[in-house]
Amino acid sequence: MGQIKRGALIVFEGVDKSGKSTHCKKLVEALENFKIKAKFMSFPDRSTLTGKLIDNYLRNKECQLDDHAIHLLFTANRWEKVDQIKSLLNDGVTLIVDRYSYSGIVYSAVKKNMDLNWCKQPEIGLPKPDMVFLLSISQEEIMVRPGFGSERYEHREMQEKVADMYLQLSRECDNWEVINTARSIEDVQDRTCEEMCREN
Ligand code: NYM
Ligand code: MG
Repeated sequence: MGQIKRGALIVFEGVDKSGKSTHCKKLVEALENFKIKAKFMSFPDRSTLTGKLIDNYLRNKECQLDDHAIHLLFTANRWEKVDQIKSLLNDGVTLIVDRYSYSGIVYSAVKKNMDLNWCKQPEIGLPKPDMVFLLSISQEEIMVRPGFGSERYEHREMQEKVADMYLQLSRECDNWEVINTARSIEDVQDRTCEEMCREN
């Protein structure tokens, strides 16, 4: 019996309203057209136990929670899915994931009194992505997108810091590709597919 080739773990990162989920879903479709088994996943998964707490924290800006505590909840939300992630990858399914550990690290580390190195620690041991696409977009553009501002963190000051820290991380890692979303969606699509097919 032939061995099943492990699926790839592909992550999309970027500021709020940068178009990550749209790109992820289009990539899943494109891969399926190439007969590659693919599945969309996103974090935070608001349907789980920790996800419900996270959802409340994000939507209710009055909710008081220590920054370390919410950081650990976001990480726990990924650890809740680790068995599922591993078993899908082992079954040969490529996972296209909308936000992962880097969102966790970046959105916490830009806060006052939060240490970048501390923020990275609870992510250690989660499956490592094969490829990370960072969507780059102007602040002006995200701020006029429908719904911007409705949740905690969705304001210019935070989003600018987040964008800067993402770029900093992208320079530290060799499996990141920065994609400028000023290009057309089809263009971005072709670029991501090209990269994926090179991987396979
Ligand atoms: N977020 C997301 C974090 O602060 N830490 C994390 O680990 C993750 C996965 O949640 N502003 C933040 C980024 C977003 C918010 O994400 C909700 P989305 O993709 O808008 O549902
Ligand atoms: Mg959002």
